[in-house]
Amino acid sequence: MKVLLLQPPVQDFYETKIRLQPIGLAYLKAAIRRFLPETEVRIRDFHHGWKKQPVPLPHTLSHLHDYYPWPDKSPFGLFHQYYHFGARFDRIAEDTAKEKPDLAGISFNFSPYYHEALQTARAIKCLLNIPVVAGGAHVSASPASVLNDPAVDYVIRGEGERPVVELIRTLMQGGDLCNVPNLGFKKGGQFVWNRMDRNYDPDELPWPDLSDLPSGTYRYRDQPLSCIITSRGCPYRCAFCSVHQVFGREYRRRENDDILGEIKFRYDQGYRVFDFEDDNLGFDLRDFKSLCRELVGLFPAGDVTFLAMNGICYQNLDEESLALMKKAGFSGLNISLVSADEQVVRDAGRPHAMGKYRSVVDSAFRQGYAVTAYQILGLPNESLESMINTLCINSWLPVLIGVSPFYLSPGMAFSEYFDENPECDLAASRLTALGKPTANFDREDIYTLFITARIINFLKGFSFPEDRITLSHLLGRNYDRDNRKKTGIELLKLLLVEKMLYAYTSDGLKHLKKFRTGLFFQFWDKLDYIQTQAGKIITTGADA
Ligand code: B12
Repeated sequence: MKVLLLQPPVQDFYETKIRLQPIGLAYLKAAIRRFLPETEVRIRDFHHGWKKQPVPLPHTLSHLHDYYPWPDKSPFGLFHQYYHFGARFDRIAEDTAKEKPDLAGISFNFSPYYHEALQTARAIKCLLNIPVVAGGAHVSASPASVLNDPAVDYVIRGEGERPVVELIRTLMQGGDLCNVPNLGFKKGGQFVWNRMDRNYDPDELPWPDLSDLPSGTYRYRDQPLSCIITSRGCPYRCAFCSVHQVFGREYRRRENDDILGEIKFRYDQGYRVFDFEDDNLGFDLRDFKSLCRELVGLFPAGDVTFLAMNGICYQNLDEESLALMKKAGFSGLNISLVSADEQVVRDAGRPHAMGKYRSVVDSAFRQGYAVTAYQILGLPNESLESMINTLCINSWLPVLIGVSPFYLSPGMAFSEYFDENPECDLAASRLTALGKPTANFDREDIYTLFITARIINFLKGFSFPEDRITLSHLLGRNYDRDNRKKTGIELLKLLLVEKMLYAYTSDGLKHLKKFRTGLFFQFWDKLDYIQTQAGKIITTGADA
């Protein structure tokens, strides 16, 4: 039997190029090869490495036209053109037909892009009469919506390794599909949902098989990057996260020896950047610290970079773990504050303490980390005032601000806030959709604060010899040799003086009508000063 596993294309205003290695499919391939060695498996990535194509904005997102009206080249600019990132559907079908598989497995990892994954399935079904199995985060959260499509024969909910092995075994040996754990399938026009069962234990799982994904394909700052996953499952109950639909809440961590073995093996294969993609890296702090201790000095100095781009919960960190991570080769730190409002975060089910957050930022800054701190804009239980307050707090700290407009994915506990559609609006479950309006705020507010964070980050990126300067001083300097800075300063001056925000286009300046200047000044008047990532102060208050 030959199995083809596919990563489908996505359509959006932007894509995140790094972190696209389809590690989930590589885990599936490794498991199939270990437990069913007679099966041939191939992975095809139809997302990464293809030229992007402009496509029209779908009808379901047409309201976004007014927010992204111009091709804005300003440093504060958001989005404009909608794209297809990946191979065209007819090309996917042709390439798949050439592989002559007996089964196609498609990753449905993102609810907002479920349509692209479905189109992939449909295109394959047009050319080939083979069964299609779907899995991934979207399938796990909304399995019936995927199985409902005639192009999909099977869905696998949750972690896929054991179920996919059992499915293939059953298809090869003619057993009873009802015995395949986590499987959903169709029988006599009805959906059958099998019981959910445990996956292989973390140490039983073979390392991801990257043999179809050459080490040069996925890169970070031009170095080959590989994802590493040390654990599965997250015990937290954050109402804005749906990852427990795939991995559950039981924290299962691999042994350090196994993790180190994988990292050394990847190093020998040529990888130099290791991105830990765990959902709760460091939850088991003792084991995480010993892992870092083992990593110190394992490779020649400066040869390897460690990242944790999915972020680390600041609650897990302390002075010692930060120092060990630094020694091991981490230089950036992504942490998430979510909101500075204790009540908002507590209601969202996330562990939180402002004192701890401040001490982790302080310690990371002193140890020389480049810190990015994330905030969610538009949590359904949050007020505008509280969002402004969080934005101020991170403006005052030596961190870059990462903002993520809230999107509602199926399976999130926050669904209960929205009664009009229990399954939620799938196409809009993406950052670029600019949140879901509530009684407390609307989309213009989220848009305005999103751009405001970009303005603050623009200022945080300035370097100057003084420890402290006024904004007017900074704006008065000559930036003729740096176009980006020059443009940003021109636009910021216009905003502060004319109280209008403009897009910077090849046709000149265009007024951005959706930007709420009143809201911006509500924030700006409270701001008083900004601390750059390097710890310098820019005063913005009345005398600045
Ligand atoms: C890395 C990552 C990314 C990468 C892309 C990864 C990729 N390969 O394409 C980047 C950073 C680009 C990304 C972007 C987004 N992401 Co993301 N991402 C992740 C993250 C952190 C890890 C994914 C991963 O590698 N997991 C580890 C592997 C082992 O798991 P897996 O891929 O899920 O695969 C397992 C199962 O799902 C299943 N399975 C998967 N595929 C298949 C296929 C078959 C046939 C079968 C049988 C089984 C199966 O078996 C696998 C092994 O057990 C997950 C969270 C998570 N822990 O999964 C979020 C996650 C997938 N992302 C999510 C979202 C929403 C997004 C965004 C759409 C958000 C946004 N900004 O709008 C963006 C899109 C941005 C853009 N326009 O580029 C959500 C998806 C929820 C949902 N229902 O939509 C998740 C679950 C995060 C969350 N906490 O809710 N993401």
